[in-house]
Amino acid sequence: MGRKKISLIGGGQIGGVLAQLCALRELGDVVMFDIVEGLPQGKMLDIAEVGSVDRFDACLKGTNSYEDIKDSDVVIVTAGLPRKPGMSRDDLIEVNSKIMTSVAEGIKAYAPNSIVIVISNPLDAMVTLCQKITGFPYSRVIGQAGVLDSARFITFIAWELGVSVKDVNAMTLGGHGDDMVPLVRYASVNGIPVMELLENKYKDKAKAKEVMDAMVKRTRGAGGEVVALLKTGSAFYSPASSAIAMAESILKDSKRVLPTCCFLQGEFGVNGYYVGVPAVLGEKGVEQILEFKLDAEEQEMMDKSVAAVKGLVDSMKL
Ligand code: A3D
Repeated sequence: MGRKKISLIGGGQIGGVLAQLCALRELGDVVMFDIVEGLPQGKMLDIAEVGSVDRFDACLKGTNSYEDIKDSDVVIVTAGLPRKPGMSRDDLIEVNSKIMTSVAEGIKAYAPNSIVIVISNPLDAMVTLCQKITGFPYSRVIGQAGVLDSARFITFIAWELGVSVKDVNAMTLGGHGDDMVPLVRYASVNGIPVMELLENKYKDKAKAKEVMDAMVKRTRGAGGEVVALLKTGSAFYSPASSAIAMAESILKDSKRVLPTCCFLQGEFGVNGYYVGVPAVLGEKGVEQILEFKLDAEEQEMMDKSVAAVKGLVDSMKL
């Protein structure tokens, strides 16, 4: 039985961290593709040379040829420009659509049985484009956004309550934009509602709501907060870790429930668009979408977020 094979399309900031995490966790052999000559080869050689120190067995290869991605089990796409301060994710659509078109053609030709996880922005539009061009089933083309957006929400809650991030559970739904939907009602510390804990802490319902609203706002703008600090690019450690959680669930058939950018066919009242929802990820990709009833306020936020996704996706005229 051979090792699993993971191909990374894009060897930039996120691509480099993805490769290192794949190796450290021994998820399989890794190929990194980039159009820049020497970049993927250099990064993979650099990581491979500490296998003895980090104690991993994996073959790591950098390449400028799509042929090397053949027989991949999972392909993770980060090819594309990141945003700079002052830019929205949507500002990247023109340039990244061109890149995604060539990437998806490469995947279609050389890794037709793979499960593809897209990270390139604007996320919801790039996943849609990738699926259209590859023609792969919807269950095999998905996007990473919700794991990261949820992790950011969880982090802010844990800091506010002074508890371990490991004991906080929370999720965001919707598109990967400023209208994403952090689900306040289901945020909990080991099952105890976060709102109840905030009300206990502040002994004041209005203050608790104000604190939660601020965390929701920070979550929605968290990507931009990092961009403003870095000035030369966007977050890269956290999106890489988030995509690896999805890839690991697929490669190990763990069936984890992770917020995933999935193609919806009626779920949550959305038809024919990729939007972030809780999904079961296993060896077949998206194996189930876990639907549940949103309350009126959540549905309104979801509708607004989906409207933003629709506007952007429709502008591509696919
Ligand atoms: P960066 O470090 O610039 O890496 C992008 C890489 O793509 C570079 O090495 C390029 O050479 C390469 N590339 C360009 N064109 C092609 C092509 N045609 N084929 C193959 N490779 C190509 O960016 P990054 O790694 O920081 O970010 C990558 C993408 O992820 C950007 O679009 C970001 O906006 C996006 N991103 C998404 C999230 C999400 O959570 C969804 C978070 C952070 C960044």
